[in-house]
Amino acid sequence: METIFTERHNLRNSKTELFGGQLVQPFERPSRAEYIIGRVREVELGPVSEPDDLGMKPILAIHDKGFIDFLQIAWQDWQAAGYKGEAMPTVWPARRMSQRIPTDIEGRLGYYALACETTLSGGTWEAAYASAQVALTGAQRLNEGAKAVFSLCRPPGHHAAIDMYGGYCFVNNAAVAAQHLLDTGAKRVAILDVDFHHGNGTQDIFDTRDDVLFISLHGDPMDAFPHFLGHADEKGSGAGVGFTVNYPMPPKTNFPTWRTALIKALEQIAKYAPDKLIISLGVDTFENDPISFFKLKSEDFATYGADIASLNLPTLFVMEGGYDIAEIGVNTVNVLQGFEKAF
Ligand code: SP5
Ligand code: ZN
Repeated sequence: METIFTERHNLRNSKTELFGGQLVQPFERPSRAEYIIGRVREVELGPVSEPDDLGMKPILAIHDKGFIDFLQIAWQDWQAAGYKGEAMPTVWPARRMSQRIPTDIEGRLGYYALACETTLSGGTWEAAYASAQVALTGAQRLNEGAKAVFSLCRPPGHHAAIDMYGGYCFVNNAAVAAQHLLDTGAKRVAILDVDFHHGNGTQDIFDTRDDVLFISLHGDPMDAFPHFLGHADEKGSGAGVGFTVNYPMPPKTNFPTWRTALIKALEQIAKYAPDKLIISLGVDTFENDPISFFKLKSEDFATYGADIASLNLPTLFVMEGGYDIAEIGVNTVNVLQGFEKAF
């Protein structure tokens, strides 16, 4: 399996995350990608290629122009305001307040942020742009006939909505790739999100649509980030009713229980008969993940990789979360190797 990767992910190297009332070193840090690419090379998964540059158009096919303009200028505006730390919002357009976009940078941060653990720092936009190109290049490879591709995206994307960033995500890489596939011939695309966290951004983007089936397995939002989306009764709206499926699961969920949900999801995908499949691949379901509460073991990742292969669909793996950094390479590549051995 080919891996698409760029060192430009290092441009996202924020120093602070708001966690437990303290500013800590971010869980989402550059070494994550280095461990993953290290494991890809160690097991000789396949060639590692640089992304092509498909430009801004496919990003703007998903995201609001004002939001993308904001991501490009926010760090500069924050510095110009004279602040010492990294950029984070302190105020939101909460219930019953105006949704008008403020002029001041603090107001704009609150308008465009869905969470404040994720700071904006120098290089964040450049890394997020490169990460989207990694996903897009993977999509192109499927169009060229590849059976499966690994887009080693960093920063991740599935929490980024049409006009909101947060949860370590800025541009929704999987959504951008899905739209690109639709714009280049696919009639239907399925996105299966196996990251521990609900893919609220992806769900929001495709909520009203029937040309993308979105299925997510995740920690119950009553107990886990992003807390305000991902309940079992969210099924899409308008033309999209039935094309969003959520499997929230409680603390301490083990692999047999998780796999039962996965098998149901795979049956639903098979019935939908998409032209292409995208996996939002987060390995924060791992038992030792520092911010999550599922109990998957390293060998389980290979097992479910093989389960996914049984769909026999052209498949793009897009990297999302996973924060047990010492094991992130093994767990991620286990999915890819499990898939490849079974395909
Ligand atoms: C892409 C991705 O995996 N993003 C996850 C963002 C989660 N950020 C908020 C983390 C809050 C963690 N609270 C953990 C409580 C542990 N007891
Ligand atoms: Zn996650």
